[in-house]
Amino acid sequence: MTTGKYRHTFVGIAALLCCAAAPTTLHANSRVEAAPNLRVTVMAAKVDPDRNGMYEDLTGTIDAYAVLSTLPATETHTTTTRRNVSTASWEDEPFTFRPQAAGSYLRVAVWDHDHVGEDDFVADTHISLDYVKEKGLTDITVPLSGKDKESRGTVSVKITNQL
Ligand SMILES: [Ca+2]
Ligand SMILES: [Ca+2]
Repeated sequence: MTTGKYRHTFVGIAALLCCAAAPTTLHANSRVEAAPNLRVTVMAAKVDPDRNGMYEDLTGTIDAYAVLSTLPATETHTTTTRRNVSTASWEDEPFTFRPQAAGSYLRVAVWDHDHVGEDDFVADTHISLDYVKEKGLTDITVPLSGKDKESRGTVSVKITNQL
């Protein structure tokens, strides 16, 4: 009983020492800790013709907008809508995301806005931000896939870091 009590006290002191030292360490490394913000722009979304009548309007086009979100710490931005297109660009609409933890993804989803009924989901993609950082990529073109995982076109995004 007595030994157990002393051991418990020792662990308590060790924990206190650890916590007391932590702020000093963080302060010393504050420049390193400051991760840059992400600046993301959807340069082009090219959507394939709709073979199954899932999203295209009667015009054979869509009213495209893109929803950009980070995972798992969700932060979402939505572009404006480009009417009657199969290829859309939002190069004049950059979005800034807070610094993301390791293992995060950027999800880019393309939707068709409809006046009647709910908007149609067209396709999406997930981009590993670790991979982008590791390879030093800034301009990325990746496949878009639908709910059925079939290819639905491509999306090109520009990702840059800014402090
Ligand atoms: Ca539609
Ligand atoms: Ca529409």
